[in-house]
Amino acid sequence: MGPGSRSLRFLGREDGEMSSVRCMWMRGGTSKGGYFLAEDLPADRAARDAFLLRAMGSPDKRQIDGMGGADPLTSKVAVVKKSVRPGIDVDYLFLQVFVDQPIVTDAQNCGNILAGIGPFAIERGLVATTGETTDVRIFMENTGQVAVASVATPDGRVSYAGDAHIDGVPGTAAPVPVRFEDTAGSSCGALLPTGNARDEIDGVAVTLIDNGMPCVVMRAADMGISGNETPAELEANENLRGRLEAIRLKAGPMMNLGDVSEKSVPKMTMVSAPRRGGAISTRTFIPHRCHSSIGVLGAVSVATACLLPKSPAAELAQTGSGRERSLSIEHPTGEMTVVATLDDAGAVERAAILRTARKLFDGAVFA
Ligand code: NQM
Repeated sequence: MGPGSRSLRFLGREDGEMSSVRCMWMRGGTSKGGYFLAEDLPADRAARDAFLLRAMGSPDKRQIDGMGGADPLTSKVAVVKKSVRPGIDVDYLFLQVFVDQPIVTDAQNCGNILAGIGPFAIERGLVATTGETTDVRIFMENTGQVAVASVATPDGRVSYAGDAHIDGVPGTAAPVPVRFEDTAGSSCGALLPTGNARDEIDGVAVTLIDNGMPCVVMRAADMGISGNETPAELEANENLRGRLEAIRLKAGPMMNLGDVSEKSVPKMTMVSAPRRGGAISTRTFIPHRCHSSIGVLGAVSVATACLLPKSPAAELAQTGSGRERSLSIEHPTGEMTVVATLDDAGAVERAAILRTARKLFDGAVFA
């Protein structure tokens, strides 16, 4: 069956045959993964997850028998369907396939994979183009919130080529600006689930925050690092990793996330003063590997923490002034700019970021 076929069957493993499902592999922002139409995947959740684990080659730290890239950032899945919600084009469910554990979780969202949803939805005929650019309104099922992505569609087709550069990705591509509204409390029920901008866990001052992604924000210096280390250096620091995980396991219930021992949230961001003229410098564990850059909604949450006067991040941050703030979040491979719009009370009411995406492969994945 060719890549354009709509009738690839899901076959259970028990019949001894290999099963295959239509799939597009895409880079979304600084992440990469398999994009599926919901109707092409098994409806039964256990069967779906078993298929995705096989397709990615998990659990195995090299993912040698699958498509995953041996990194949480390249072991991701998007499940997309046409939306029946008023004013919404498509529904997007994000699934994180763990690399070295047999876990597929929908307990987090992903703003990088989100960048590929508009192009994918247009390519699959779920959304009609509207001119030079096409706005795609996306309901993010993981958190029940909406994002709007603008996709370059000259000549009525998705264009991936362009002049936009994002740090962490070589070269340039067509810009995919993404706008978020009302992301506060996406998974934790409130922007500040403890009601405080500052708490203390294991003697470390933290901000437990969720403006699209549950994050624990703390000072790098309080964790015994400068905040300028490479991800490899930080991953080799056993003592740091142990302390981060101890804080994370305590933060989970405080953030209304329950037992997070088998969840990929909250993310753990250590901040220090900006070094390259940005708003803040970051090193983020997601939560067990150190991110080579920073997640999109993670950056929105960290930027929001920088704007809370009592947060340990605020003491180090350069946040400028005015209603619209451009906060450059420095990370190990560059920066990500979060444009935050504040309301009368100084709270972030909207955020926008620039991403790019690229179609890499269209066909069928076998498991
Ligand atoms: O925070 C990695 C990524 C992400 C998540 C992670 C993301 C986001 O870079 O919106 O994009 O934190 O697991 O893809």
